[in-house]
Amino acid sequence: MTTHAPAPDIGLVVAGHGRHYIVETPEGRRIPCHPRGKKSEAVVGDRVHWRATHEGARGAAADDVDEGVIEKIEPRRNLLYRQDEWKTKSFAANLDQLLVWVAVEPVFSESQLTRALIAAESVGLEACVCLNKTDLPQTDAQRERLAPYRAMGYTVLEGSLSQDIEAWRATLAPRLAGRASLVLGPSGTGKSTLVNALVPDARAQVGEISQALNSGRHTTTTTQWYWLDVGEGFDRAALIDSPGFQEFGLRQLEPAQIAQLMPDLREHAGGCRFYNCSHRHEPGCAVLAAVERGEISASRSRIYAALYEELSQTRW
Ligand SMILES: Nc1nc2c(ncn2[C@@H]2O[C@H](COP(=O)(O)OP(=O)(O)O)[C@@H](O)[C@H]2O)c(=O)[nH]1
Ligand SMILES: [Mg+2]
Ligand SMILES: [Zn+2]
Repeated sequence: MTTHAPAPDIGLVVAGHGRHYIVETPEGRRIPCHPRGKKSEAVVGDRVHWRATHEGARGAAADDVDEGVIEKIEPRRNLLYRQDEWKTKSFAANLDQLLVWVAVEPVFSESQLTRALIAAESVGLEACVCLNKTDLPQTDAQRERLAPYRAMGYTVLEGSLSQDIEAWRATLAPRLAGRASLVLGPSGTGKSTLVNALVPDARAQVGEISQALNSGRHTTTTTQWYWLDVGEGFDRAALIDSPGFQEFGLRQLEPAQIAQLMPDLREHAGGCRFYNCSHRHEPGCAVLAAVERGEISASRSRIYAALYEELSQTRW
């Protein structure tokens, strides 16, 4: 009998649903875990310290362990989240990149696209935009809507998963290598198709995880971490699939921060007459002048004004 409990093991949260989590060990074993306290603060991508639940299993060969407790969450490199009026919803932690995944159909909301990009900018996360379903006839029009994003410096990739999976794979390969990439986008755009194309045993993993989390559904109702490379350790290429959402609130931000998080506005914001210009109606506003000249798209300008308005409303 030892006087000290063995040190907790390190693990990676690969899925979570309510108070149920799946923690993966560096050797690749997946352990259902619960948080120690009342709160479920861990999110997918968190590195955690966990312990086997049963006394008898402590210090036992890891193979014997069938359940654990999350003791502590390691400090995060970043956390991507949205904040609506009433709740904060985390997407994932410790990411290297965001892929905003949209499609020619259903037609994407530029406001949602902008919000996702702003959220990424606000936590210093690199983002790129992916347009899927370029086999469909409305491709030119949707590509055109993304032109301003290319111009302001975002990488915009495109392809068709149904027509040429190999081309998509080749386009994405250099961006995905060795990094943890979160795929975020509306439902119906091909995210599951992408995961199934890139992750050979994705379907099996989804089944296994939904069973372990008792969610009982095979659709993407939870965020899930998939390895793209085989091997051990947590620094391999990974794809994180996330369920769709209705609203992308940015209540965590102040209205005055927004322009600095929009590259096309940021480029001009330094030239305004007033240092605290809100870029909506002030005289001598360099942003509005750029809108006039067509250097900032009318839709981006509208999205900015609406967002500024929304974030200026009194919070309760
Ligand atoms: N035309 C077309 N359909 C696609 C493409 N990629 C996926 N789909 C279809 O779009 C639908 C939604 O795909 P799914 O992967 O479930 O989207 P998710 O909701 O984002 O996970 C399915 O019927 C797919 O077969 C594509 O490149 N072109
Ligand atoms: Mg899906
Ligand atoms: Zn201004």
